[in-house]
Parts: sequence; structure tokens; C-alpha cells
Amino acid sequence: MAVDYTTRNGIAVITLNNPPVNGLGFSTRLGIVEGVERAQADASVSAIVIVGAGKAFSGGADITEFNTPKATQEPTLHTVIKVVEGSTKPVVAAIHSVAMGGGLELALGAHYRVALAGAQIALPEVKLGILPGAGGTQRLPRAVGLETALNMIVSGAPVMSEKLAGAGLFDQMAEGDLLGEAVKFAQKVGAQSGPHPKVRDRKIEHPNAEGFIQFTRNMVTPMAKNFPAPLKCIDAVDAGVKLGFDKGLAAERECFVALVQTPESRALRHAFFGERAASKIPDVPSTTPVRKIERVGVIGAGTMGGGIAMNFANAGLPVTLLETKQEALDRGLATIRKNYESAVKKGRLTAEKLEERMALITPTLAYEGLKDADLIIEAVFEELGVKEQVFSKLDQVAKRGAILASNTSTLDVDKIAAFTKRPEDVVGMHFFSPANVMKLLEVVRGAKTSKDVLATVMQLAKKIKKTAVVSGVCDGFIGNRMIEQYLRQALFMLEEGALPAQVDRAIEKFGFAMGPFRMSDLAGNDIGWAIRKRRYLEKPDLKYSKIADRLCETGRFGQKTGAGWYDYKAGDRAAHPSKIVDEMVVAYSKERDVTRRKISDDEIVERLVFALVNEGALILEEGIASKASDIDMVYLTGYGFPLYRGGPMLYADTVGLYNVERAMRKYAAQPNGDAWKPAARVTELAAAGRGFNS
Ligand code: 3H9
Repeated sequence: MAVDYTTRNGIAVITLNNPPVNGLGFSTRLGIVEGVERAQADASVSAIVIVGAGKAFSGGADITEFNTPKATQEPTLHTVIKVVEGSTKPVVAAIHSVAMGGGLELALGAHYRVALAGAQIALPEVKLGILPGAGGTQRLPRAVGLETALNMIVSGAPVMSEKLAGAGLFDQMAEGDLLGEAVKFAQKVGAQSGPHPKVRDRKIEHPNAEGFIQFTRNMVTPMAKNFPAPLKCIDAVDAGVKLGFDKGLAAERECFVALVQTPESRALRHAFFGERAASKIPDVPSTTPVRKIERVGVIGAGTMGGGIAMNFANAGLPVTLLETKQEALDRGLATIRKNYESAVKKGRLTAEKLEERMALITPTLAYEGLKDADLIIEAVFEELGVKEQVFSKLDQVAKRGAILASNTSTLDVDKIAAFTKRPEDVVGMHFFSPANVMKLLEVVRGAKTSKDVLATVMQLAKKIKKTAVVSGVCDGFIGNRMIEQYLRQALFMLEEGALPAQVDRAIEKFGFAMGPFRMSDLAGNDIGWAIRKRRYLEKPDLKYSKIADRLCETGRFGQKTGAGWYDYKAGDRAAHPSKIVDEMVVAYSKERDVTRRKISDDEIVERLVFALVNEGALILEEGIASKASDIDMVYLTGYGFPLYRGGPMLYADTVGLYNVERAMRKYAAQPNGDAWKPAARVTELAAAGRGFNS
């Protein structure tokens, strides 16, 4: 049962009991209505308390029910709130820990609210691409004032209950025994004659409501570019201000129904669940014991090693940073300090915290300095021979049970593990650059990596605020293996008729943070060149346009050399289309005897994104990723894929795999078409009318 009903000293206590966060799914809603009706019918009850069991009052509507018949099955949340608000016996919401979304809306429907300090109060619906759809846009402005309410509704950000104590939301702040105090409060109001106050009857007081709403609209419009929800939130509040409660409620309903169907909302909900699902590994139960991580070692104080060390210092974990030469160590520490100083300048860190974090980092030139570390991550040169030296050394000095991690982005983790006598303790931890900023962490599971090592690293990832996704061992893991196919298409399209700026513009218009050519210039074109040289030997049948090699032969390695696919001016990162490069591209087509054609933006987007999708499907088939949402999380958090499209695999579902497969077959018939054999997973799902995420 999702709701418990008891009585206590003449008060009915309705306890929401739907773990993990008392989501207001169908059975919870039904339980509340039944509870209120039972209390109404019981002459010995004078008032009702609604309280949440476990770790929340309520996290809101059950998001898993959205777009299913259950979401609209009566009693809907509207009905529940109507029943609560219409109760002749006063209803008191007793709030602890979390009152969010529909949970807060339910509380706003009660006649009184008692809260513990430290509870997170929010209407976070906008973060899921919707708006508060059960009266939140109407009641919150009446409870806390227009300005506070609009800020909360448009940002979705939580506010601590104590901060709202004076704002008219809570009738009493409880200390300690929430239920006991709420029951006492209920006895007091239960003894008073009704009618009891309703938030809906309050006035929205503001000296210039219209002006403030317009100001908010102006602020939000540029930020909300690809997201329809924030402006709809303002529309709904506006309707309530201008037309009164009931018409405002109707406007809110209309906006909610429209938003919940949008691809943007679907994408945001997918990302919400995808993030949580990523930490669950099918054969590693949540009860798997974890190892204690109290001290971390990082080998290599370059950009990567330094960034990795910062993550742990930020989380309060001491780090020992190892380098082979004093100058390199000094340089690494100076860069870390500079990064922190820049955060201080921006007001994101205090000078005191800077010193605290620096003090957590201990430099060393000796491997012995790592002997107490519970986790050691190497971030040294990407060469198997170098890794061998590091890992055999680690095998000698690391204490028993220490986790030995490699930050490799390309090398075989199983081979690295074999350099030790404890391959079960070895795992890949692939951070993305800059490691102190990027959210993504690919956790590479070797054939022998033990389950408790995986469980420990996944838990630690949360502590350092990363989105960790598990990848099996393969060249490039999930992210880079897919991006290689995307880049191959980008190069083929240059050869066939496009220019770098056109390709970048098309995919940036689709929503990518950066197109493939600007990205390559930033990363360094020599990196891709080195990978291709390896490919030419390892996979001589794999076709590649050689246009990028031509570029590299002229020394145009990107921003770091002041020239790449684009021209750069000193001290400026802006990419300027390059006449030299454009001529080089056209000359290359001629040399290859290719008649250049106009390539549409749609084709550019399809070829780039579906190349990711096809490789993603192979990655699923091979079990390198355990679910499609993991791939999406890699692309959303590590590769600048537009959040409002939900990642490549969800985007393919949105387009429909039937259509995706048809496009692949079309491209297969073009020159350079041998890259386009649809993966079996695509064909099977398309034939079954299913998607990667259905
Ligand atoms: C809404 O209310 C619409 C209404 O306005 C109108 C309706 C008509 N539903 O984050 P955690 C699960 S929209 C279903 O790791 P934490 C979550 O998936 C809703 N499930 O814990 C996870 O499951 P699992 C507006 C939910 O302690 C588990 O709970 N509300 C919901 O770090 C633990 O989650 C929101 O947008 C839900 N509503 O943080 C609130 N919420 O264990 C979204 C959570 O199987 N939720 N789950 O992986 C949050 O912000 C956080 O989850 C919360 C707890 C702060 C509540």
C-alpha cells in the first residue's frame, strides 16, 4: 500500500509511503483521497495530517507514469488536491527533507503547512521540460509572493524551507519531532471552526506585477532558446495574475498538456533517468560492498593529471600527485593554483577554500609516496610501453586492495591490467579534458575487474560529481569509438562538396556545442592524425578521406599552431574560415576526380548523427554499453550533444528507426557508402517498430 492511515489523539495521519521519494503515482493518489474521505467520515477525528515516510515528504508526480494511462487515471493530482482543499476538516501538510513538484502542490492545497528546517522546497518541473501542472503556478505566487514564486518556477531551483519561513508558505517551523508537532498543530486548528484558509483565496500582491512579469520574460527568452517550458511557466503565472485563479489554472493545464508531449520534455526526462540508470550495472547489485577510499594518488601532473587531482581535492579527499621531475611537478601545482585562483576571481571559491584545497594536494617525486593511497590513477603518456613501466611499479608499491586505474582514452585496459599481478584491482577511469570541469567519466571494465572495484568507482564518481558510465574494453570505448565514425563522415562530406564552416554551421544549428572541425582545431588535428596512421596499419580496409592528413602535412594542427581547419588570430579563439583550407579541399576533390555537389544541411546532420547512432547500435550489440541511455549520457555530458534532443540514441528513436534505417540505406548507395551498413540492432528494432529506449 502506498499510503498508510492511522489516527493519533483525534487526528488522522495519512502517511505517504511510496519509496524512494513518495512519488504521487496512481496508488498514492488513490490512498490520499481514501484517507481524507475516511477522516471526514470519522466523528472522532477533528483534523488531518499528511506526512511522508522515509527520505521525502514527496518528490512530486511519478515521472515514470508520464505519457501512460496511469498519469491521467482518476484520481488525478488535480482531484486529490481538490479533495484535500475541499475537506471541511482542516488538512495540515507536515514537510521534511523534500517537497518538490506535485509534492509541493499537494502541500499548497492543504489548509496549513508545518515544516522542518533543511527541507528542499521546489517546483522543478521546468527541468523536465514541463511546468507545475497541479496548481503550482497559481498557488505558489499566492503563498510566497510573485517574485519569489516566479524565480522558483522558472529556475526549478530548490530553496531551503527556513528561507521561506517568513514568506507565508509555512504556518509553523517544527523543531525535532515533525509529526508530533504537526499533530499538536492539527489539534489546535481542528478545534477552531471553519472554514479553514485556502491558498487559492489569497491575493497576489505586487506593485507592478505586469512589469515584473515582462522583465522576467525578457531575462528568460534568450536563455530558454531551445526549451519551450520556461516561457510557458511565465505565461501560466501571467494568466493567473491577469485573469484570476480559475482561469489561471485552466491556462496552466493547457500548457502542461502541450509541454508533456514535446520532444524536449521527453529528452529531459530521459536524461534525468539516464543519469540515475548509468550508475546501475546489471550484474553488480547495489548491495555490493565498496572499498574505503580515503587517499588518492595521481600519476602525472600535466593538464589531465592536475585536473583529475583537483576533482578529489574539491571533494575533500587528500591527493598525492606524482611526477618524475621537479619542474614538471612545480608547473603542475602552479596550474592547479591558477585554476583555483581564477575560480576565486569569479567569486566561485573563497581564498580560504583555495588554500584548503591546495593543502590537500601533496606533491611527490617518489612512487613510495603512493603506498598509502586507496586509489591510484595514472595519467601519463598514451603508450603501452609507458603504461607497462607505471603499472609494474605500482604493483610493487601500492598497498593490498588499492584500486589501480588508468586514464587511458585508447589503450586496452586488459593489457594494462596484465602488467600487474592483480588485474582484478585494475580499472579504466577515462576523464575528459578539462578533467576538473567535464562531467563525464567513462569507467572501463576490464575482463578481470572485480565487482567491488566497479561499485567503489561508481560511488566515488558521485562524490566527485561526475556522471559515470561503464564501458567495456574496445578501441575508443563508447565515446571516442563513436566519434571516429562521425569524423569520418565529416571528412567524406568535405571531399564530396562541403566546406568546414558549412558542416560546423549545420550541426551547430542542430544544437551541438561545436562542429567537428572547430572541435578538431581545439583538440589538435595531430591527435586525429596519429589515430588515423594507426588505423591505416591496423585496418587497411577502412576507408578514410585523406583530406585531413593533407591539412596536417602543412602543419595546421589547430588553435595551438594558430591555424587548422580555420585561421586564428593571436590571443583570440574565434575560428575564421580559411581561404587556403577551402582551396585545399576543392583541389583535393579534383585530384580524387570527384565532382563536387551541394550538400544540404539536412544531409550533413543526418550523416553525422546517424553515424553515431549506427556505431552506438554496434556498441550495444557487443555489450560494450549495457543500455542505450548510457550512450546518450556519454554524448550529453562529454561531447556537447544538445540536451533538448536527449542524446543520439533517443534522437534516433524520435526520428523513428524505420526512417533512420532508410536514410542509412540511401547513404550506402552513394560514393563513400561502405560506411553505411546498418547495424543488425537498427534493422531488428526498425522491423519490430521499436526504439533503442522502448
Ligand atoms: C510533477 O510533479 C508534475 C506536477 O507538477 C503535475 C502533475 C499533473 N518520480 O535523485 P535520486 C527516483 S513532475 C519518479 O537518486 P536523491 C529516482 O529515479 C515531478 N521517480 O535521490 C531514483 O530512482 P532509482 C517533479 C522519482 O536523494 C530515486 O527516486 N519532481 C522521482 O539524490 C532516488 O532519486 C521532480 O522533478 C519522481 N518524481 O534526490 C523531482 N523523483 O533509485 C525530481 C525521484 O530507481 N527528483 N525519483 O534510481 C529529484 O530532484 C531528486 O530525485 C530528489 C531526491 C531531490 C527528489
